[in-house]
Amino acid sequence: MKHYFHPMSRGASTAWMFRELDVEHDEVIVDVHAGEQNAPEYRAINPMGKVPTLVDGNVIVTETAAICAYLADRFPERAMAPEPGSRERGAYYRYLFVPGTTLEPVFSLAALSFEHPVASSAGWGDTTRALATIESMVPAAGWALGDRFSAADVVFGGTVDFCVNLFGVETSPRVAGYLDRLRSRPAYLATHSGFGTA
Ligand SMILES: N[C@@H](CCC(=O)N[C@@H](CS)C(=O)NCC(=O)O)C(=O)O
Repeated sequence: MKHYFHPMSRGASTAWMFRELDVEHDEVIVDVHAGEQNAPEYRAINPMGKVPTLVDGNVIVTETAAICAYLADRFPERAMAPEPGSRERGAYYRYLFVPGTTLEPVFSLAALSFEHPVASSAGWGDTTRALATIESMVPAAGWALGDRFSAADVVFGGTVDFCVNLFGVETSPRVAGYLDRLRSRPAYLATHSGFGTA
């Protein structure tokens, strides 16, 4: 299993997922600052020219959330995802899908002072709605799905953390408390040494 990533990128979340799982894999650093993501060999694996990418035999998985979901299912003994077919899977999917479909677009645009002019047409609404969504999804204590830490925390928590650090999203006390809990995890600390803790 090969993990293509850069430690100072969204690939920090997939590196974190690997640490939480503690499974053997090869790491390939793609120097996105030097443009290695544009090399034809890398574009052949990931035409988006983005990190992270996971190659598992002849299976290629791109997108942070997809990689984390795949890994959680690939190593069920690590209990990083609720049982397939269980009702808990509903909340789990929500935590996996909201980050990429909603939080990433709204806050990456907001960081550049853009807002979609018609919130009802934008799949991600607007910053007010996105912040309210975060507030409602962040657990008051423990983890996204309750007592057990899961891939939902890596994807959702990792995205909130990224948006706070990189896009300057403001945190409420509830969000700050969740981020503190995430940032105290040994696997987070081992994979986020270069990130600020804004
Ligand atoms: N939607 C992708 C986004 C990945 C992404 O934006 N990666 C950035 C680094 S944080 C990248 O590879 N940028 C290089 C480029 O686009 O040239 C995911 O969640 O994995």
